[in-house]
Amino acid sequence: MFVRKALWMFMSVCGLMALNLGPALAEAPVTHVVEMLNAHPEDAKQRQVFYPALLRIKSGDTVKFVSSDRGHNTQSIKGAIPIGAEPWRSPLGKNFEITFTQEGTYQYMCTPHYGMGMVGVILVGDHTSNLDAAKAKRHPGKAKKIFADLMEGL
Ligand SMILES: [Cu+2]
Repeated sequence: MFVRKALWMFMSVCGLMALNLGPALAEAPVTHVVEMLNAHPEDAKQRQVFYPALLRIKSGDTVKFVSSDRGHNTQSIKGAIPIGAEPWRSPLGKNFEITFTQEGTYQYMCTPHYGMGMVGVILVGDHTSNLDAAKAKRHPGKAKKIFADLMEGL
């Protein structure tokens, strides 16, 4: 009898722990890495890239831009991030972290290599609030095609 009761209590405690851990694991913020590179790791013909160039994250997550090759930075593109979201511009050749707390679509560039197509997209949570505005944004040079490819099907 005692053993059965003890077993029951043990299982109840396990159940409570699982209940507590479940949501914590599901909602724990994550740090994602985006490398700033002179060439794509799987296709060296693609020069000056963010890798990965398209990222889906949750609100509260952090993106760490890593300056693997020097001479790059990350800058949000005006009119192509959600209204009210904080714009950013990092110094050249430095790692940079940003935590996203507002859902939406964020287009960004490397300031010196925008026209060469060094651009990326971060989708935070339900990214649809400003998706149309981001799609309608005009971009110079190669950035136009890179963005069109990245956002195809969104
Ligand atoms: Cu660059």
